[in-house]
Amino acid sequence: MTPLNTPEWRSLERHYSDLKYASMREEFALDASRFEHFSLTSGDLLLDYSKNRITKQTVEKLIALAKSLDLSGWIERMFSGEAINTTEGRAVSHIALRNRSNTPIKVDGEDIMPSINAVLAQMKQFCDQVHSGEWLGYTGKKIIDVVNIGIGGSDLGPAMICDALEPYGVGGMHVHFVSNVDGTDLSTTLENLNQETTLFVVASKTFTTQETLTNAQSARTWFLQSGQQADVAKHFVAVSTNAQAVSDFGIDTENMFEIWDWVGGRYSLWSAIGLPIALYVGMENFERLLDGGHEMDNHFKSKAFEENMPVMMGLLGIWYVNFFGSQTQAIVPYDHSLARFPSHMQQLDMESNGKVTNRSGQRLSYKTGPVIWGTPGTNGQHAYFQLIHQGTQLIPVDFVLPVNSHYPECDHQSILLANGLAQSEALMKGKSAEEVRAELVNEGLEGSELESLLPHKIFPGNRPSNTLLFPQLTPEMLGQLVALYEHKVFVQGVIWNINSFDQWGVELGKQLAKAILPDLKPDSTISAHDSSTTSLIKLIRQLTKR
Ligand code: G6Q
Repeated sequence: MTPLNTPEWRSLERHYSDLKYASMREEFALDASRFEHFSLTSGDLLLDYSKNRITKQTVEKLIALAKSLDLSGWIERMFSGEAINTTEGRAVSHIALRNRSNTPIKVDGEDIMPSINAVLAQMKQFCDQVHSGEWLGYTGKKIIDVVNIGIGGSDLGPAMICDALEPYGVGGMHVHFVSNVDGTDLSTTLENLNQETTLFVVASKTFTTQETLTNAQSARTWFLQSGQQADVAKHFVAVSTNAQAVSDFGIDTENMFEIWDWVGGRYSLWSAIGLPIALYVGMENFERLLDGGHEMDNHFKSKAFEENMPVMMGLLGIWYVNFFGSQTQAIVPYDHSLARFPSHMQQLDMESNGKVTNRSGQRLSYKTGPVIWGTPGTNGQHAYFQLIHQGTQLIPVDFVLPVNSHYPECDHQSILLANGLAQSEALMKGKSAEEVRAELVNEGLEGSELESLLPHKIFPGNRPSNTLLFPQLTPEMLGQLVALYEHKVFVQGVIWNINSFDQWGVELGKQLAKAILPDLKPDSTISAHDSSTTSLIKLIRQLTKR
């Protein structure tokens, strides 16, 4: 159903007209318990959404919208294994991968939990063998370097988790991620590695992805500079749905970890695509990550919308995109180990909700997924925060703040936290002309000098943010956080009436790249392109060093 035609949407439009100039700063001054009204918890995770351009009425109206669009029904359909990814005819069951309660989840009439548990057991056995030294390289040395070769969903999630859980790393194990078909990525990764002690995990759901297969072939060539063909089995394992292609590539299917069609790439870090995580931090910590994801699933499934974190975050996003006209959303973790978190969220959100067609195939007349971006604080403060504070766009920010660091260096953590809190306070409060004037007078400025500087130092404020606060970035907490954003994206997809689980938008470029590749060969006949592409192909052919 088109959300625009609901009375709830129209009511939100009227509400927006009444509220668009309301000041958060005044709302805070009027209501001492604004934080209590607008914060939620799930276990140790707190969401403070009080610094948003909302009143209690806004929340009620957004929830009424979600109810009118049957959000509960969609949650139920996802959790029960229904094929809600209609354009690919698939269920959307990443929640089953972390279903620690082990209750049956049926896809096409069959309980998928036994196969999930079997792969988890296979992963555990393999990780134990590698860590204990039962699984050795071809010269009898222990494996110490794991290189994951994958791209997109088969790279970003596991790479982000491995960075974030570095303090939990198994002693002596190193993990590397190669994704880009640019030879620089593989070459610089392999530069300091030794064939005898390196294990490659070739991760590809389809096992047809050009970048991954090219990198895997080159990795095998590198391995064979030292090892023999018969040694490949000890150094290459695969994660895929496609046993035939794995075997055709030359990896023994005994060394293959299965994944399934019902898990989308960007939702797959919870499956055997997470094998590099388990190899790096141990299976026990991987399972703690799954526990965290499961905890958030239970929260999402069972909490009333008023108390439901993913629902609230999703609805706030709708409020800004569709009513305030925000085009982007920043995610800023105040934790250096979460440096790759925004990139994973970028794929999760933009590939899921970057859609212009509704579930029935009609072109949409309203905005959907925003541009997601961000880098860790405090670095961002010295770069792009200028625009968030004083630019002409409204950019909602999510601040992600762990209270304790795994690296408690003197005062670093309190400085980091003070900065995170200061940013959200500054965005909300801003600085008025009167405040700037008083400050400048205090600094001894007056007359035309003061008047000319004054407008530049005004901060409009009233800029929204959420704060996610938690005691420490443990595997469970990370699992909760990732699952929170996955469900937030789902909530928004339901409101926008789009299928968040396909990604046809990545296909066209892939097809055209295949057509252009032979055109780059010298002396080949260039196929038909536009004049720009043809001229660029000719220039590349001229400039290519042979
Ligand atoms: C994610 C996308 C996409 C996918 C990659 C890799 O949801 O589908 O990013 O993960 O294209 O695909 P393979 O795992 O099949 O190589």
